[in-house]
Amino acid sequence: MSLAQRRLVSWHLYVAVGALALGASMGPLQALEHMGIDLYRYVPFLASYYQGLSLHGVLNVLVWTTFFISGFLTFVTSATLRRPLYSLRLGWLAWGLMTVGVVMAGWAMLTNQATVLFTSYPPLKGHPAYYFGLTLLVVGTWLVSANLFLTWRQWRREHPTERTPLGAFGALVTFVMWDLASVGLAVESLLMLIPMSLGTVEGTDPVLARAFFWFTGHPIVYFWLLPAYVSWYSMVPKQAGGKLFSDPLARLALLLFIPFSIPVGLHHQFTDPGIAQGWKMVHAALTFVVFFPSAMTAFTLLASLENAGRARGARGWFDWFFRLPWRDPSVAAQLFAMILFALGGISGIINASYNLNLMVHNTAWVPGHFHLTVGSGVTLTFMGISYWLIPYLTGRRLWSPKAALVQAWTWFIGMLIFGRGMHWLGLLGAPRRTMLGAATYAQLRPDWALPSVLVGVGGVILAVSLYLYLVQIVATLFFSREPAQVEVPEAEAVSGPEHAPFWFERWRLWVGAAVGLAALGYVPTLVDLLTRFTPVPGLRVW
Ligand code: HEM
Ligand SMILES: [Cu+2]
Repeated sequence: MSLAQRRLVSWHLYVAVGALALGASMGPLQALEHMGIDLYRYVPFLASYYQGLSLHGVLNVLVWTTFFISGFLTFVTSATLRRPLYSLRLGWLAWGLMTVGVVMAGWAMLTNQATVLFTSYPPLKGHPAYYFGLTLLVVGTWLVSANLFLTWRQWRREHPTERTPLGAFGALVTFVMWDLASVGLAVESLLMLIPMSLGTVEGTDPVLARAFFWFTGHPIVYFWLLPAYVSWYSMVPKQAGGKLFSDPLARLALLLFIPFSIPVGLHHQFTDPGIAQGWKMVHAALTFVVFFPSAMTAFTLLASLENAGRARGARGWFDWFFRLPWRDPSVAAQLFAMILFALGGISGIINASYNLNLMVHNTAWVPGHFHLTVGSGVTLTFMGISYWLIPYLTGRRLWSPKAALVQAWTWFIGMLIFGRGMHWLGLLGAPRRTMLGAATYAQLRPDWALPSVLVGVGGVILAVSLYLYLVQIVATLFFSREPAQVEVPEAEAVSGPEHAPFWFERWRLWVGAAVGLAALGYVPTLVDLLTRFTPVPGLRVW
């Protein structure tokens, strides 16, 4: 890959890691606060727990992910199609817009003018720069996807009969899904939040805004997750010394996320008034359909890893698991990510169940769940990817593979303890998004004490892991002098791409199915909410 293109990809990763550095640093503070240790008074730039929580949510879950994904999928597309990006200039334009957006939103949050938490629910009203900034971030991702689609189209013209390589295929699926899904957020931002924050309208409708938010807010989890799947399917089997079990099965699982990920967002609004119960039930049922591609993924990955373990000499039934290259930090991080993700998937089934959701809704259980999924399944995978990708891009060896291995282990152990604590606290009814240490009613709940200690202890172990990661990246960039010899891992498959039917690449079919299902799932509810539009004035409560 050309130097110019490597630089573009690298700069995506630098912004990503920068955002994680600031955003995730808030996490241990929150965890310790829940345990009764308040360190906020020592952080001069934070006016409140909630300002820190807004920074934590936005920078981790919106900025770290978006920049890492944009850089990684740009890399994957160009590397697996074996051709340069359609336009470097367009690539930098996208990066520039996204970065300007992050600076604007970041400024508003750091000056305590947008303490609205990452969901940005009205009637909470932040500074216009915050909403403009996040909108630019989304527009930037559309330009990134345009660049990848155009790159692929050039490739397709020259290779009319070949199957798209799996890596590039996964990148395209991710962005097709995301471009459709992000429309909800764009509409909410442009028609509701920005006018509210500028004061050009008297107010906005909170329930309608939430419906648009979750139209994007559920599928966004697959925008985070599919790039991790791209690595698990098309790279990890090779890194582990084996082959992908089935390329067509992997493709089908990826594709099913296009139609099935969008019409399920109302499952985040089970307790919202003003939305008909029947539609909540429809979305709950559709949510369980997403279980199928997830089960296919679990099956394919286990089969591929078993294949790798056997290629490394395993004989017994479970021997293969221990024969995997656990000493390779990139592999270990991603295997741990898969295990934590599977646990998070289990608590997700509870969230999706209409009646069980009522028990855990808005409790600490929910952040417990998504720290196992996006906070580990995705984040730890991205960390594992960066252990080979950053040496590849910069030509510098990893500063300390041993420290990287310790990093993967500590994230795994820390998250197990933290996740246990959070789920447990949630079951006991402790609310999320609450400064628990300052809540007087918490003293009436001695049963919250032990799980809170688990949260705090897990949070401290996670802090160690986070800083090991950050030190590794900085030290690799500045102190590692030895040149790196890195190959891009590209797994072969036992059953190869030639077995995949060609209609897998009829994009119109998949987009049509997604638009149709999304319309069925949403139009009645949106029409209903629009006809009962009730504006509420924006508020600043912090
Ligand atoms: C260093 C490790 C981390 C620790 C100790 C940590 C801790 C926490 C805690 C205790 C909360 C709950 C706060 C509350 O409900 O009041 C929280 C919320 C959250 N965390 Fe983390 N976290 C960490 C890393 C991450 C990562 C890597 C991500 C995502 C990539 C993430 C995303 C979130 C989000 C989206 C919220 C919800 C914010 C909200 O409710 O507005 N965290 N975190
Ligand atoms: Cu969801």
